[in-house]
Amino acid sequence: MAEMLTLSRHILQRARHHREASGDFNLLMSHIATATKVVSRMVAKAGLLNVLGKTGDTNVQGEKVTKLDIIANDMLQAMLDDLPMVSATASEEDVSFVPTSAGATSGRYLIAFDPLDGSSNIDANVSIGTIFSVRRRANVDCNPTEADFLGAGNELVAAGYAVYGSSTMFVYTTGQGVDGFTLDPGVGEFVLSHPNMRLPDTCKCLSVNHANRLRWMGGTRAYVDHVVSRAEPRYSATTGRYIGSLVADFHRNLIYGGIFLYPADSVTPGGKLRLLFEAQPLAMIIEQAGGAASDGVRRILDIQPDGLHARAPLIIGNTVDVRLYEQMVSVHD
Ligand code: AHM
Ligand code: MG
Repeated sequence: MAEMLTLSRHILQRARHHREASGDFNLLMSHIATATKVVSRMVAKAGLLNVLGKTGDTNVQGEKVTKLDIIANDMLQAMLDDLPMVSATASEEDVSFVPTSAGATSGRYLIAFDPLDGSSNIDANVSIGTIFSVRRRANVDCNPTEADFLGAGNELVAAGYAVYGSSTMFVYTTGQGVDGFTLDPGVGEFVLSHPNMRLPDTCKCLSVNHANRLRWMGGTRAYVDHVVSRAEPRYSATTGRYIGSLVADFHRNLIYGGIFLYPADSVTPGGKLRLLFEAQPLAMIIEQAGGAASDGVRRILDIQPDGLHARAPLIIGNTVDVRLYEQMVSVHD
């Protein structure tokens, strides 16, 4: 029987070759993974637990909050709250960061997360997920501040996501490539199923909300027209694929090859997606898988957020296509 490499064992093995090689870091990653398993169970049973639908509230992003958003948010925060190595968490659902009970002053790590990305799709049973990133605090033995979270993405120690699809997967990087794990529901463990994930060379999927076309700027129109007109032979098999759930769109493109765009447009000139909670972690993962991420001009990982909820245009996927997009922007916008 083939060896079963669980996520916990994998984290331990990777940690031996990593400068974060401490039991602290391993425990922290295990807690995040456990929280995603609990969220996965909640998502799978959502229709039976009367937790579908909206709460009636609007979050800091101005979006309708779903009940599962809150349940997932509370779960992640609770799982991280008693870890002494975690100083604070920041969530897409909360206005401010939250210091932990156990490690606020002494903890070395800060965790940012989007507890339930794609949550507007929940009621239709579409794949959704959790996105997270881990960074180190510059100073310890003091209270955490918002500024501690506002580093560029190139300072991240780890990033990952769980996608709650036909199976639940956990994908993560600590800067040594990307590995994917599938939840074995019988055993309750994430098991290595996609070692060393690499983005295929071909841009198979073009993922953009075409209903926004009239809002797009010239560069985005020029790029999308270039692809759909099959201007180059490498686009002969490219197909449009857009779920409207970033983590699911990203995961599919990582498997098949492709580009995802949520560009600047006339309604959201600063972009819609969030740097800290969505763009930075996914940018770290795509670069580790051989791809690229840009806001149309700058590398996502070089952008310094100016607030917890800062947004950015996000163009992410095959490097050759991200570069072509940037070129179109430089000519047309
Ligand atoms: P959220 O569900 O965490 O609020 O994230 C926003 C979502 C992304 O998952 C997705 O890529 C995007 O919004 C879809 O936006 P639109 O419906 O405008 O295409
Ligand atoms: Mg999101």
